[in-house]
Amino acid sequence: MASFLQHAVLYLTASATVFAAPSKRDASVCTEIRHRVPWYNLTREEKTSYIAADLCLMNSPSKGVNPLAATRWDDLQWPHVVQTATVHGVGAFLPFHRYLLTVHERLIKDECGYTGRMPYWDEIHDIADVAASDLWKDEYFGGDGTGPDGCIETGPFRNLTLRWVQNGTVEEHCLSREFSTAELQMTNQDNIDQCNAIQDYTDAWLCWFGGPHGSAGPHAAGHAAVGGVMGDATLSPGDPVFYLHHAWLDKLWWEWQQRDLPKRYTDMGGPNLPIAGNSANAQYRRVANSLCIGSVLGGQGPEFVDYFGDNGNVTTLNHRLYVAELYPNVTIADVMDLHGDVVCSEYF
Ligand SMILES: *[C@@H]1O[C@H](CO)[C@@H](O)[C@H](O)[C@H]1NC(C)=O
Ligand SMILES: *[C@@H]1O[C@H](CO)[C@@H](O)[C@H](O)[C@H]1NC(C)=O
Ligand SMILES: *[C@@H]1O[C@H](CO)[C@@H](O)[C@H](O)[C@H]1NC(C)=O
Ligand SMILES: *[C@@H]1O[C@H](CO)[C@@H](O)[C@H](O)[C@H]1NC(C)=O
Ligand SMILES: *[C@@H]1O[C@H](CO)[C@@H](O)[C@H](O)[C@H]1NC(C)=O
Ligand SMILES: [Cu+2]
Repeated sequence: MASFLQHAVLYLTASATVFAAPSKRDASVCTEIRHRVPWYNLTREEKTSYIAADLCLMNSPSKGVNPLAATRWDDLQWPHVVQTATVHGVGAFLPFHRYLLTVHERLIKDECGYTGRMPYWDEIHDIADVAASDLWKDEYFGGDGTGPDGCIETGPFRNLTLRWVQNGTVEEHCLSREFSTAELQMTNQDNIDQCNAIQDYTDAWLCWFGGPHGSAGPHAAGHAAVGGVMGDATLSPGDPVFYLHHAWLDKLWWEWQQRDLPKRYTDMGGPNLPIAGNSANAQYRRVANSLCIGSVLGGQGPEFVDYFGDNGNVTTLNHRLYVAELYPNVTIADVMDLHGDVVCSEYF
């Protein structure tokens, strides 16, 4: 207990230092809550400028940590690619993706001038027919994949060149999709209610993630329903709709948190290393082991146990969320309150 407290004090000191000297890239103080609304609730102007802002990242040169990246979009995808093994199948799954959403939001605002509200994909609204969603209109995200490679051929992203492949090297490819309304059923209200009924985060996170094998849950739903790049655990942030799907999932987690506050501002747990025996994680493990690009890689060995600062195998509030230096590391504690300084948002 004493050593835990010491650790907590150190963490508070370090975190206070970060926020005492804010730079343009740092989280500032939350003075005005930003709104996140369903995609179809954005104004037409917000929709087109949101798409334009993502295109701006795709057309801006890389300034990230990996010299193989060509664009800002590659930079943004990289922290997910390189940490696939340690941000899925673990307790940090939801907090990491919560921070990644915020990083995307800051990039389009800081570097591409987006000033509108942030959208999420209201997946229940589209559950009867994925393809009918307003998202896929020609002027927005473009439609389903076609041809042998499933490349999309409509919309502003039809010429998007994606670069990362699963082993962390570069091989140029298109944005592919393969719509499936059947897969979207995993986000149905019964499944959401089931997750909401679970009392402790240690049990609940897995419900949203989608069962011990990464299937049959609200998280798997959006990924599998869009398919193609979105269906790939490592590469999914290559599809710009990834951020709308994960905002939906993040909204579900926040709604669960709000059912028991303040307790759920601090309710954290789950394994720190991907669940043993999880077939999806066996795949992540191979990816991690095949990548040899320095210490950021999430592996399985004992050397990774304390890589995120948890001081053990269980995910704690001290766990560092790393986004390849696009923005500073924060801890899980920093993102637990959606209204806190880092995220500073609310879902409507
Ligand atoms: C979004 O649009 C729906 C349907 O037009 C409307 O009922 C709802 O109040 C809107 N929500 C927000 C947050 O604007
Ligand atoms: C995509 O590429 C085609 C063929 O090179 C070109 O005609 C079209 O203008 C491009 N569209 C966009 C949105 O970049
Ligand atoms: C990485 O994966 C690509 C695509 O599967 C493959 O062509 C390439 O040889 C792999 N590179 C390494 C270093 O494993
Ligand atoms: C923690 O994980 C390491 C590496 O997988 C393992 O060797 C060790 O037994 C685990 N410790 C506990 C307490 O579960
Ligand atoms: C951020 O966290 C990662 C992973 O723990 C670590 O490797 C990196 O050095 C940290 N970056 C900074 C600037 O502290
Ligand atoms: Cu992910």
